Amino acid sequence: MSDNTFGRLFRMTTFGESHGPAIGCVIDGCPPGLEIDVAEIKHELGRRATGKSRHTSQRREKDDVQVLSGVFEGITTGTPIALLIENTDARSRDYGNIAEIFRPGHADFTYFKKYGLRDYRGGGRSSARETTMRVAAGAIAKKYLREQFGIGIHGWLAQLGPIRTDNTLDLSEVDNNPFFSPDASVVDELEKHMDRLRKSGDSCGARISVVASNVPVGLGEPVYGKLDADIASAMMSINAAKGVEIGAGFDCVEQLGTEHRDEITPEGFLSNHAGGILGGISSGQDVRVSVAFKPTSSLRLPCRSIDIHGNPVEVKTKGRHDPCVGIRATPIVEAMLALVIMDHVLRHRAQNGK
Ligand code: EPS
Repeated sequence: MSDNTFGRLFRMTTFGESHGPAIGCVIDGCPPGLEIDVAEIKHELGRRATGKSRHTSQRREKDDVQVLSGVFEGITTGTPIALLIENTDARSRDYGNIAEIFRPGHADFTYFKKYGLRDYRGGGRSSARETTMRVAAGAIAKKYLREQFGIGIHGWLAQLGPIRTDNTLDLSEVDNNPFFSPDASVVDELEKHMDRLRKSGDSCGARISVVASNVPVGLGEPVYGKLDADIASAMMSINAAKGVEIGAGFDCVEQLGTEHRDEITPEGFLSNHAGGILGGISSGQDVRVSVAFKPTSSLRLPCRSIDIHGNPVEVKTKGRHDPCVGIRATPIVEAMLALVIMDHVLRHRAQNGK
């Protein structure tokens, strides 16, 4: 399987499977001289981790990240940074019954058809467990961007199933509840919705929004390295992502040109429907992105499928699954945006200098 590397100059290569011994990554191209705070990486990993509330998977992984190389006396040396997390709570027996069966909505069918075999334990390589590494590498990128440019990257849950959670946008609330909701007043409703859903055995989707502020003007490369194109590609590479919007996104279909264009005055732009990107290049406004996540496919409710020989079967999924994968997606979406901006900062510097 090729293409496990993300980025051009800030390159993250991940490896590992959900139920293998470990999951890890190598980051190549990180500038030297950056102080690495392992506690900060662990903090970001903790935000994404399973088992923090009854509304997520109950698999208990410590996500105790080890920094194996590229850091000397707490500072990056410019050499490859290798990160490793051991898998300590995989329960592979839950997956014995799907060894020869395709779970609908999963990568099971396509992996098998493409490679002729698959690691069915915990979804193998297609598992969201891989996103630990995106978050760990993203923590390093976030730190560099903050220290060098004052860039802040903040995400939140904008919608869970039918419930809008972004009517009030209080970013100080996001880490105070298990949903990353910026509106504290809807948390009770979210709890009830998820409790009902979990009891019924079903799942729901979610939308995550993220904003990067203080992004300098000029990041992004015409025409095949547009900043928005790279962001969309990064977001769509997250497990269960099904849609990405930049700025006004799909609302632009109903907008008039007079409404959508962001007028410019000597004091600055008068609106931000473009989401901070014009012609694929950052405009200096906030970069605004939204990502739609599908409902979790692993359900204990029976459904129809086929086995690897094409025979009809009934599937009931075991395992400790998230009833809404979007609940844990906020730190992952933040990390992917940080990785794209980090890569483009280095690409801009490579061509244009400082
Ligand atoms: C996942 C299925 C579950 C989740 C896992 C992602 O795996 P298991 O059935 O082995 O518990 O727990 O999430 C994580 C372990 C994690 O760290 O995110 C899947 O199919 O994507």
